Amino acid sequence: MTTPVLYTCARSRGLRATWAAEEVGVGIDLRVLPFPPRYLAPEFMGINPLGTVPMLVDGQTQLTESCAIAHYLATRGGHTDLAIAPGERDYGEYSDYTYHADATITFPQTVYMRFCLFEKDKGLEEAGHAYAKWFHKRLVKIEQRLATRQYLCADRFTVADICVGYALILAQSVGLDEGVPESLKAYRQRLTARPAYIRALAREEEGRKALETARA
Ligand SMILES: N[C@@H](CCC(=O)N[C@@H](CS)C(=O)NCC(=O)O)C(=O)O
Repeated sequence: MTTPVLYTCARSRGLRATWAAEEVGVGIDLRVLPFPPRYLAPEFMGINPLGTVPMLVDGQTQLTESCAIAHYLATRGGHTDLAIAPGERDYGEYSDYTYHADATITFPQTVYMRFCLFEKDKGLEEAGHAYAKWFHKRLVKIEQRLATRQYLCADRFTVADICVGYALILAQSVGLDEGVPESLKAYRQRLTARPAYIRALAREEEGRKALETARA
């Protein structure tokens, strides 16, 4: 088997992939790029014309969706408990929450980040704040789901928790935590205490520091 190459930026959505790799012990060649790569690593556009991270290259296979990459890494060598297999309880919900994480939860976060943090000069802060409110309202589904559970599916930690958990981690780092319910903050705390998460974060940080040193 080839060693998959993961192009990412530290603490970006690529953390879902780095984290999944650490959980299942899949060796990856982690290539940390400066953010945003579109401007600071223009050669990356030749590999991924979208210019987005993460991107996973595994032989001829190329993926550019963080949640798909996390699921792929959990299953590429055969089934692991980090995924839920067809026929298992909560298989449908597993798929649903894994997609929900980026399409429904992270999407409004990124609009908020764009207009309220990165491109304030555009004068669209009001729109950014409206998306922040939308993000908080959209947490209702995971809040209700976790009212009676420790993890989203099948009573165990899975890729669905990695994908949704990353959105909650991002909320904390970009100033969206005020509207996050206490129960979800406690869930996030459980997830981020996992040794594989701590290792993933450290690997990305190491890559970011090496990059800074090389660019200094
Ligand atoms: N839906 C994709 C979104 C990828 C994405 O937009 N990534 C951001 C970083 S978190 C990015 O690369 N932004 C830089 C850009 O678009 O130039 C995923 O989940 O991986």
